[in-house]
Amino acid sequence: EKEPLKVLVTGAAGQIGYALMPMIARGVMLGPDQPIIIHMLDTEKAAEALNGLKMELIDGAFPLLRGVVATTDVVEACRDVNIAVMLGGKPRREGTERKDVISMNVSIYEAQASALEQHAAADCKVLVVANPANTNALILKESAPSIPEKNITCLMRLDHNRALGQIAEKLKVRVSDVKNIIIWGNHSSTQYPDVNHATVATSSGQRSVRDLIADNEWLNTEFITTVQQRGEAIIKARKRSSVLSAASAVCDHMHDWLLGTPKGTWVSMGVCSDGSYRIPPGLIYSFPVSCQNGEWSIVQGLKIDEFSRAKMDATANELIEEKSQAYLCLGQ
Ligand code: NAX
Repeated sequence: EKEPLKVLVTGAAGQIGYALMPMIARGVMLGPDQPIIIHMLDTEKAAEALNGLKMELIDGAFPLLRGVVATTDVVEACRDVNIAVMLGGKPRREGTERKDVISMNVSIYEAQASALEQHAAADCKVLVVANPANTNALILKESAPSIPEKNITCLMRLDHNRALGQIAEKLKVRVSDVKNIIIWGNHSSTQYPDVNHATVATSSGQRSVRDLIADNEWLNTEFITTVQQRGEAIIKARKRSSVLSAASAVCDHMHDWLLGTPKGTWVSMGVCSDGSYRIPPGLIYSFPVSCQNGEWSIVQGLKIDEFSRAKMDATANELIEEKSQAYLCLGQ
């Protein structure tokens, strides 16, 4: 039998935590033969709720679940963890400025970065979900220089899955038959969902999405804005932000990172740019990646047209701006 993996979830007492926990405990994230120990961290204010969640996890009698730690102590939470899913943070409320949200999260991510650096397993893989996700991941990377850059990522898979869903609905095909969509850039409304390399499995082989959807106008406008604004649309309809789709995307992200993407297939992950596609090195930017042996690599050599170039640069520029705002708050 495999050794249990320790999975830290910060902000576990929140909405996404509640949906994510049973998925992890049932093996959706790491596979049906991988025992796990869950470490849950939240703030003092949420300590009681966190304990309640621990009780429910015990009551779930999940065969793969070998232990649950519920704590408000960041050191205890981080100790020896192999995987860290960072849901904890200060979300943007109506009336808060974006720069204030950045500054509140910078202090959280600086502190948690150093706890991870000192106490997590040396090869711990980190997924930042809390917004602003890319910039929080950047702060974590800058504040924890001994964690290898390649082990720090942010969640773009929800956007990726939303884009797959829109194409599948439009073409009335199975979502599992659509592949190789790309989300470029920031997890914000400047993200660029790109279908130029996407294909659909049909009875006559792989066909390009551009061939199958003759309506270029729809692909270049409505499709893009629908994906960009999907989070807002969910809030409007549910009066709460995305939860089950976010939790599911977290599992997809970690699953594919650890267990690999099928040959010829890629997914979108926010990773540290190495300058690929002329994106400034060091930014945490969403790229198409394929994964093998627990490592992601950016898919190279895709042709980028002028339309895409402009959108990829616009979202990079927003990240550069967020980065400079975050740097003003670092070390304060
Ligand atoms: P909630 O506000 O329900 O949960 C956040 C939890 O974090 C709370 O329980 C809070 O007490 C805790 N927390 C705050 N500061 C903390 C700290 N210093 N240490 C530990 N815990 C702390 O938000 P939820 O709906 O669960 O969303 C979690 C985060 O994901 C939010 O920042 C949200 O904006 C972000 N999202 C990012 C997505 C992405 O695709 N990257 C999509 C989903 C989601 O909106």
